[in-house]
Amino acid sequence: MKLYDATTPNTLRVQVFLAEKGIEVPQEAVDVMGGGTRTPEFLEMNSLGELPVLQLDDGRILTESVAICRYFEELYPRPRLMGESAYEQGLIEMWNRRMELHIFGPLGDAARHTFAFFADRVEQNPDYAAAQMRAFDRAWAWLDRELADGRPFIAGNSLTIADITGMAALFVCDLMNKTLPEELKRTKRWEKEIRCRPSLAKRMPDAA
Ligand SMILES: N[C@@H](CCC(=O)N[C@@H](CS)C(=O)NCC(=O)O)C(=O)O
Repeated sequence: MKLYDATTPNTLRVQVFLAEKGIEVPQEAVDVMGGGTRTPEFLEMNSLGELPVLQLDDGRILTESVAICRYFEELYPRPRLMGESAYEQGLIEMWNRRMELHIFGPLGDAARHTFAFFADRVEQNPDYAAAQMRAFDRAWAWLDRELADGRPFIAGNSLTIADITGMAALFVCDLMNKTLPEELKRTKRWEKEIRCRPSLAKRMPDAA
């Protein structure tokens, strides 16, 4: 088995997931900035030219960070990061989708529509980027209201993949020098605790 990796928000999700479970997987670094995701060999593995990619020993491939996490959740069930009971699994999936669609997604879009790296990958639209940043601000305020019941993690009392998707959003915040407003007290408390986790701290952009 081999995990193709780089220091990016979506690869971070898989790396943190593995670290939280205490799993070690052989890895191969891909030079994203140098075009490593656009070579014929890479595109053969993932026609979208994106990381992460997991290659099994028999050559089969899995892409998409959440799909790779699901694979490892089934192989290494403890600790559960995607839920135990049917309800828990549904709830965590719900929160992970919410974090992806409303928090991580708009921020990622803002980055794609402004960073020079993406200029030949998407048709960049600065107005759209600005609108996505405003949507992102509204979404964090919404999340802050959601956390009013005092739960320590996004989907309940323990860390789940929904928090890990939130970590990926924090990673992009750091790349964009974006900080969360102080008045979002519950979200700031979540952020403070989540940033201290050993699975995340050494993988953030300024951790070198
Ligand atoms: N939906 C995919 C998104 C993957 C993705 O966007 N990967 C980016 C890094 S965060 C990438 O590898 N980009 C390489 C490129 O654009 O060449 C997932 O969850 O894995």
